[in-house]
Amino acid sequence: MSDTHDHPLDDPAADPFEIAAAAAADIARLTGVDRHDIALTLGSGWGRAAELIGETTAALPATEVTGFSRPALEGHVGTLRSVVTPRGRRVLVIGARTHFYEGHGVRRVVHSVRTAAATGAKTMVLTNGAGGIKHTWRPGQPVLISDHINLTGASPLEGATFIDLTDLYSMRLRDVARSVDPSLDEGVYCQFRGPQYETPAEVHMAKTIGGHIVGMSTALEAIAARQAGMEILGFSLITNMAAGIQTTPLSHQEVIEAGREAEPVISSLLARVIGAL
Ligand code: 8IG
Repeated sequence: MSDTHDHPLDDPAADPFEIAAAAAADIARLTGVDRHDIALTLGSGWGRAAELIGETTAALPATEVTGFSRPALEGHVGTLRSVVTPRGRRVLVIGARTHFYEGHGVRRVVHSVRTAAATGAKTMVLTNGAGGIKHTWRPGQPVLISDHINLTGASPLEGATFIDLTDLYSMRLRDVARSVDPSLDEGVYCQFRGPQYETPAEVHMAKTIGGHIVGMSTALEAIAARQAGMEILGFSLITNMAAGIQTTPLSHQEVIEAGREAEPVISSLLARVIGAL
C-alpha cells in the first residue's frame, strides 16, 4: 500500500510532463522502439485488438514504466505493447488505464496520454466500454465519440491554461473510421466520476443536456491529448443501455459479458481503422 506515497506524480512540486518524458524514455529503452506514431488505449471490451493490429515487438508490465499505477480492475490488463502495423507504423498499445474514480488525482489519470505524446505519437485513439442512451443502440455495438461533456468537475489542465476544444474528436479521423465501417453511429460522451453507475435521473439529465453515451473515462484523457497537440479518435463500446433506458438493474458482470461477446467484431474493426490512419 506504500506506492500511494512514493508515487512520483503525487508530489505536487513534480512536473507531470517531465515524468511523462521519463516514462517515454523507459518505453524506448524497454521496447527498443525510439518513437511511436499512434497510441491506443484499450477500454473494457477492446482488449483483443492488439493482436490484430500487427506484430507485437515488445510487451511489458506498465508498472515497469515511470509513473504508471497498478491496474485497479480485473479485466483491465496492465500491459504496454509496441506493435508494428503491416505499413510499418509503430503503435503504442496501452492496456492500463487509471480511472478518476480510483481517487489518485487527474495527473495519474492522464499520465499514459502524456507519455504517449512524449513517445512521439501524433494520434491518440481512446476506447472505452460505456452505457448507451440512444434507443436505436444495442449492447455490443461500437459507436464513435463526436464530442464530450465533462461532468467530473476536474481537469488535467493546471493554472490559466486556456485550450480550445473545438473538433476535439477529429472529424477527419471519424471520417476515416466511417470509411472502414459506414454503419458506425456517433454520439456525445458524458464522463461521470463513478464508480457507481448513474441514477435514472442522472441519465435523464445527460440526455437533456445533449449526451448519448455515459461513462467513467476518456474525457479527461482527451483534454490532455489535445493539450499535448495530438489528434484524437474516440470509440465507445455500448455494453449496456444506461440506467432508466434499460429497466433492469446494471451489473458489472453483464457489462463484462457484453464486452466479451462483442470483442472479436470490434477488435477487428479497430485494427482496420488503425491500419487506415
Ligand atoms: I461498461 O452505464 C459501462 N461503463 N457511467 N455508465 C457509466 N459507465 C459505464 C456504464 C454506464 N457502462
